[in-house]
Amino acid sequence: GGKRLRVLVDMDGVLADFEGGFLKKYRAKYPDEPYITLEDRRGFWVSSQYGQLRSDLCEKAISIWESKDFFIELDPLPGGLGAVKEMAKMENTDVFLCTSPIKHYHHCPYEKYAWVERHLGPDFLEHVILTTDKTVVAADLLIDDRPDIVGVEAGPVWEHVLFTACHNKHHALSPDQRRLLSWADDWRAILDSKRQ
Ligand code: DGP
Repeated sequence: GGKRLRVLVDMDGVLADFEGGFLKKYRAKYPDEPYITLEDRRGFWVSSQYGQLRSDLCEKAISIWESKDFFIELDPLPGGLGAVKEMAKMENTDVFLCTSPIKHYHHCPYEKYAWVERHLGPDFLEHVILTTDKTVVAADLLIDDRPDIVGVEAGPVWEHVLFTACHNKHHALSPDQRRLLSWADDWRAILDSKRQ
């Protein structure tokens, strides 16, 4: 038995279907406005791509995830909850959910905790890390769908494994970067590769 492995798992786009939830609610609220299919999504920021489509759609997009019940009603992505539960039960393994809340704080932080309690149980609340800067959190692995994870720490200690999402499918990885294609992909092998 060597040292313990510490894994950070992102929520939106990795455990919770932010993109699907967004598109469904955007189309329901703005049925006559143009939208971007998940197939055509490019870039991490949804509001930027909607703003490029038509400038006023930027704030219409933002209004969706700033609304009450947006985050709590996100569907779990396939296999994510099972993977995280299994990971948490593995020997010498510590799992944390590491997520950045939106700046409009009226609903999002509360609903992220409520989502974790609903889908993973109250004991998992102790595994939640809300942070706007993931580079200051120390771990062996960070599983996250955002390609550019930067912050005040220029040399974060974790290895970022890019979790494939509609917006990053075409993103070119740097030579040493790894992807997790979905939770059906071999996440256990990625964890094992980091064990001593
Ligand atoms: P994280 O996935 O932990 O890096 O958190 C990023 C959050 O930002 C997540 O809730 C998704 C959300 N998000 C996606 N697109 C946009 C956007 O265009 N503007 C803002 N403010 N937030 C966005």
